[in-house]
Amino acid sequence: MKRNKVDTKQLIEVSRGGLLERRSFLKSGAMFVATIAAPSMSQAASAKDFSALPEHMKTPGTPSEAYGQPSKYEKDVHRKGQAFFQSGIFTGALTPLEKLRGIITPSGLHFTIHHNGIPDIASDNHQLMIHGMVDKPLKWDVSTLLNYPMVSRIQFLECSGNSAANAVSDDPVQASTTSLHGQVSCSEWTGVPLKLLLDEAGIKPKAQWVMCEGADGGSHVRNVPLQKLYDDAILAFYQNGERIRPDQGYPVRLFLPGFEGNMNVKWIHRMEVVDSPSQSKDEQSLYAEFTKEGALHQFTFFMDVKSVITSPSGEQQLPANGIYEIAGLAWSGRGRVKRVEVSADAGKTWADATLEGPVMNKSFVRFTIPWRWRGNNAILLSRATDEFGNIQPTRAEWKAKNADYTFNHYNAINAWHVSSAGKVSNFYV
Ligand SMILES: Nc1nc2c(c(=O)[nH]1)N[C@H]1C(S)=C(S)[C@@H](COP(=O)(O)O)O[C@H]1N2
Ligand SMILES: [Mo]
Repeated sequence: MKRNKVDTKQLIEVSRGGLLERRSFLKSGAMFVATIAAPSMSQAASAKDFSALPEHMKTPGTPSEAYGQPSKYEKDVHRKGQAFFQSGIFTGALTPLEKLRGIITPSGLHFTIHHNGIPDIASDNHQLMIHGMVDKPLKWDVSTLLNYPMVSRIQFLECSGNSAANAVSDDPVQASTTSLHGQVSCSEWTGVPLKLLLDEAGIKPKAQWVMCEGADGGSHVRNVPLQKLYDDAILAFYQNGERIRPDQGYPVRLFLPGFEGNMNVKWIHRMEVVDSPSQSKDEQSLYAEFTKEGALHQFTFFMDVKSVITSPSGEQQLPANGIYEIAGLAWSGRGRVKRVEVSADAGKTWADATLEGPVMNKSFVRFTIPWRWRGNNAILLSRATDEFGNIQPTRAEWKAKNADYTFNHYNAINAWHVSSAGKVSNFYV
């Protein structure tokens, strides 16, 4: 198999390390090195290739199933079971980010964290109560809430412990993107704005917080500022068009756009309106972070601006020198991603990646940039900036602010090392 020649004159290098400008690249009609894991170069086609009909064109195919499944040839696209530093009764599954494209995570591949397993709850048996500092305590059946007005938004959800291995391990753990960064996913979430229910119950003037409790064995509890519930929180009943899955909190979960995963209480059944947070066990033990000076930060809600290159990425193998499309995901819990820069020389020089629109609020954004790999050692970085000018810190900057053992809210610039043999591995710059 021979590869077409690339007209290098038309490829404008925007930076050292082989990053290319997309516009000139597309015009040149140059060929990419195909799939990273399994090289298969394009070939010249001839009419003859189509003369022998394959078996599947000679016999009738099968009918559709009641609920469709991915192709049986895609069996290696699945979640992985265990995150680093996950222990005890916690269970979970990691999204295979590097095996997906676009920005939507298929529901069956959404990451999960359960502090006490998945409860078996029928929609018809589930109720939600709002009580405490309200004029009128109320209880709704799910079937009633399903008739309320709903909104839909495409937004990410990230566990505050995502990427923890890079935060605490002195040597970069050698693993895939799934294992290192797979506790973030993005779905279309549809549900009832909390504001409607709070107004119906009537909030007392001195109320500030709402204690939200799940109906799972661990009675997961987080206190949420009342203001967030008024701003953009929803009770989510649907995910990617269908009812949310048991993994995600069926029949109903709290969805707080941009806030750390654990506050998005699944299987929610009780909301107590209060004037100060109840200091639940999880709030104090798990979801507070120590600074370098030993100060404890509680109620660190926002998942800050972050990005990761998913292709090429950890444990992948580049088949040959040539032109690749670097692709990745960026997100910010504070708003829209404004810019993603990519470096192929460990941060000496940077070039702007293309953001695939529409760029949505507190959502995944897909970024891409063409890159010519010359077969040398290379270090690939991505650095995202959000609409408020927040920019991803370096690992050193992040570590300088946090205690050595703090692992939550790690959003530092991620680095992939590409060896001269084309092997991609986790790296610190
Ligand atoms: N009731 C309940 N809600 C919960 C949890 C839980 O264990 N029980 N886990 C939390 C954590 S730590 C995270 S990161 C998110 C994960 O949501 P997902 O499993 O839908 O991805 O749910 C949060 N909500
Ligand atoms: Mo989490």
